[in-house]
Amino acid sequence: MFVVATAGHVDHGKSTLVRALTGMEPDRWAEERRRGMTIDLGFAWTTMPSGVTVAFVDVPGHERFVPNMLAGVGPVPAALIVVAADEGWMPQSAEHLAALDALGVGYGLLAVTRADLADPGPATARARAEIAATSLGAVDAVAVSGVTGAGLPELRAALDRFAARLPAPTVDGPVRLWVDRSFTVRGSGTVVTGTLGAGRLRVGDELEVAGADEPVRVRGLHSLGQARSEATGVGRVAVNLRGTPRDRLGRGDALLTPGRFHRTDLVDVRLTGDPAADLPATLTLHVGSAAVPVRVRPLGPDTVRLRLARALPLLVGDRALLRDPGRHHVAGGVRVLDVAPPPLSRRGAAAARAQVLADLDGRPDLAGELRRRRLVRADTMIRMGVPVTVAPVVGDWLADPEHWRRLGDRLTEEVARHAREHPLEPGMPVDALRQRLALPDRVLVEALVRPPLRVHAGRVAAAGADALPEPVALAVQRVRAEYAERPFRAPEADRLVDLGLGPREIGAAVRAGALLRLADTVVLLPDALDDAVRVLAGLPQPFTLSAARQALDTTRRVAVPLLELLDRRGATRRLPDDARIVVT
Ligand SMILES: Nc1nc2c(ncn2[C@@H]2O[C@H](COP(=O)(O)OP(=O)(O)OP(=O)(O)O)[C@@H](O)[C@H]2O)c(=O)[nH]1
Ligand SMILES: [Mg+2]
Repeated sequence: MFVVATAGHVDHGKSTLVRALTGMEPDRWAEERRRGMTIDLGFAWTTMPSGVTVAFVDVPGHERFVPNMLAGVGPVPAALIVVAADEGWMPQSAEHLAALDALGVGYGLLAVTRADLADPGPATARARAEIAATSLGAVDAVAVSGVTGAGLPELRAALDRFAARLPAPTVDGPVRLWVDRSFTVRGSGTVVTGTLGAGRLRVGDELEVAGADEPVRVRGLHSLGQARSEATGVGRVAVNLRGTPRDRLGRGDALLTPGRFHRTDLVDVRLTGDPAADLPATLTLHVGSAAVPVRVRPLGPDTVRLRLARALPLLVGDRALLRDPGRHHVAGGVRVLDVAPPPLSRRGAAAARAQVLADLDGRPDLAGELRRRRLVRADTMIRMGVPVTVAPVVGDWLADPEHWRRLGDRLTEEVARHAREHPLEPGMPVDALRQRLALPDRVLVEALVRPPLRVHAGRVAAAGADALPEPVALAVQRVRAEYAERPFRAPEADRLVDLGLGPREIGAAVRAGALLRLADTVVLLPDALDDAVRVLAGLPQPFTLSAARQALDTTRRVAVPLLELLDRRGATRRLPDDARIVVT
């Protein structure tokens, strides 16, 4: 199947032509038929001589309904431009063509209708010239009469040739189905329709809805009036959704492959075509079937920042158009350059941003994104429409290689500085490093650690850095020398001070395993525990505190906390009468 949208001035015979080609009525509403005028989008299809099916999205030509026209052509990659032979090129011929051009539609065909009423020559020549100057380029032209049927076989043949030129759609890509209609079918619930540009939809699929948190599930699919189990782009589809109230979805919403789209209300874009120098500060952005008011902030000569009144699922490279609804004027096309641009709060930020944007062309560029964002989740890139072709540095994190190298250097410097400023601490806490390097996730800190640095107990230090600073090591040696003969006589508090062992030094020595702390200022040598158990095991069991104190040749100051520590470690057990036994 391929999908073509009509385009052209009011009453030029678009709907008549679609009716003549398909035998279907594109004007769905009674009011349209009564007034002989299309108001909203119409849908019809037919099979060509080659066997290819062409589906038409028939648009209204009246200037009041240009927003409806844009919702129809937004997601459609090909256009059938209709000009009446008797009236020639008219304002909405021009406005519709400007819209197709702004959206970058590259495939078009010209039908000069009402050829039974006037010589189609002049209208054809003018229209071809106008079209040639746009993204559509040179197009085939066919003169027809929807009333007599003259030219219809030639038009069918031209549509067949046209279909053969269209690029093959991407079936593997994610689905972004812009909703152009939603209605309820009794017994089935909510149905939405749209032009599926790419990807594949299956019954049972779960989809995200742009603008809603709850996912929806596909209960049924129709295409060209037939129930299907799956549908692929490009095509017209009707999607029956399970458990979704109708008022939840309407024109401008989109059904999305989960996890593949970033919803944004701030985009930086390039203006295409001939951007007006004095762009109004508020305009309407048309993309897909959506129309959203935007505030325009100029950045560079042809780049602007758009603040959207409502977030949309946009990708880098998306085409859209800006329109001034008051002046009936397509203000220009836009190409999305960045769907998650940085804030412009600092002075000079706008000018700097304009410089960055000057080099962007809307083609997804992973290396460039990494250079600008430095660190970003792979998932974020995919949601922006940037394929991820490099391995993450850790988890889901991607890093600019140069930035990552610099971060590694800075980490080494920070750890060294911390060691100088806090010689008694066993390394720099991972969280302090995370903050210092302004990293969004602590796994990044751990991933940056390279030998001889290592992560131990939540801190980063050089392997072997838990060796004690020299003065502390010396003090511990003196404790060893002084207490080797009476290992349970802990040094008095003032002796510790004399030796230079304050609370921080004792802490460092304890962490390094050089001292054993029983209480704040009660320390023993680390082998004292095993020695104590040996001595106590030699006593008649059970033994009292006083017996233990004498056997260990120490004071209550040491014996009480020492026995409690042994209890806690399960080496001794305290009995109800406060005597103890050694547990063997
Ligand atoms: N004689 C003649 N009349 C035509 C032809 N095509 C359309 N008409 C008449 O022109 C009028 C408008 O035709 P439509 O097909 O409704 O025009 P349209 O472009 O769909 O109009 P909108 O949807 O309102 O923009 C109708 O009265 C048609 O009968 C044609 O080829 N020859
Ligand atoms: Mg019509």
